[in-house]
Amino acid sequence: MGPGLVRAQEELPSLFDLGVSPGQATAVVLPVPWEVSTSFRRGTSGGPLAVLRASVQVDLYDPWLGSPEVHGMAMLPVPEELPGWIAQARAALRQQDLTGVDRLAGRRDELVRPLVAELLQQGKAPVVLGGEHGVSLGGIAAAAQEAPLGVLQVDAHADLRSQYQGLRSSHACFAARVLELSGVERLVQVGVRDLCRQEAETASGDPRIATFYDAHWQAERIEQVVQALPQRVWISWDIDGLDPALCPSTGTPVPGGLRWREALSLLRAVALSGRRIVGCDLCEVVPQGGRYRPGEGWDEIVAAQLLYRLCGWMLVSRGVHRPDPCG
Ligand SMILES: [Mn+2]
Repeated sequence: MGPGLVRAQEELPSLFDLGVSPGQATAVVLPVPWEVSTSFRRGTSGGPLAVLRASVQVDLYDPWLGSPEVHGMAMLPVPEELPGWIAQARAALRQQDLTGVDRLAGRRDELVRPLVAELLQQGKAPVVLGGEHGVSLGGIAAAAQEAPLGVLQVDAHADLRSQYQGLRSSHACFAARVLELSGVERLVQVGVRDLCRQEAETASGDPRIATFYDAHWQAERIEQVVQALPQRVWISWDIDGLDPALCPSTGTPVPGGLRWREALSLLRAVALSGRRIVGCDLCEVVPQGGRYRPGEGWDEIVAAQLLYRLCGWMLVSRGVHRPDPCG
C-alpha cells in the first residue's frame, strides 16, 4: 500500500468537516504516513487518510471539553518529499541496507522538526499523525528545543531497545531515541505490557524514566502519572496503548491496555493539572482490516475520536479553550 493522502487531494474532506484551513486553525495536524520498520502487521501508512475520512463522523461535542473546534482544527497535506523517501527506505530495507533506512528516517525527522517548530512559533498546537511510532521524533525535538520537556508515552510497548532487527530507527526504538534528544528531561510511560528484560532494566535504572505498567494500572494511578510529569508535556500516543478492542487492526496488538474512559480521564487530568501540553502525536493507527473501506472503519473512528480530544485538551492546557461546565 502506498503512502496515503497523495492521491485525489481534491476529494478529501476537511478535518472534522470544519472547512477550516491550516492557516486559520489553532490545532494543526501534520500527517506523516511513514511505514518502513513495522514488525508484524502492516497498514499504518493508511492511518492518516483513514482518520481524516473518519473524522467527519465525529460529533463535535464532549461533555468535559465542550466544543474546542471553535478555535479551528485542520490537517496539513503530506509533505511532498515524504512519499519518495518512504519508497527509498523500503527499497533500502529490502536490500538489507539498514544504515540507509536509518539515514532516511533521519531526513524525515529533519523535515518534521522545522515544520513543527514553525507551528509552535505561531502559537499553534501541533499533532503529528503517523504512520509508525517515530514519526514524531522531529516534533518532540522541536518542542524540547524551546524549553525542557517531558514526554507522556501511551503505548503497549516500552520501545526502549537501542536497536531492533538492526535498525535504530525502528518503531520499537521510539523511546530510546526520545531519550537522546536534548531538552527531554522526563519520559513517563503508561499502558506498557509487552517488553523485554533489558527494557525493564533500562526503565528502572534511568532516573528520567517513570514506567507505569499496565498490570499495575488503577484509576487512582492517573494522579501519580500526572505528578511524574514536568511542566511542559508532549503526549506521544501509540494507539496500541489502548485496549485492542479499540484498535483491533494495529500492527502489534497486546491484550490489556487503557479503556476508553481511562484514556479520556488521563488526558483531562494532565490538562487540568496546569501543565502545558506543547504538542501530541498519534501513531500506529491501521484502518480496519488493513485498508480503508468507506463505512467499515472501527479503528479509524476510535482514532478520530481520540484526535478530537487530543486537540481539545491541548487547547485547554494553553488557555485557549475553557472546558464545558456541563461536564
Ligand atoms: Mn506500541
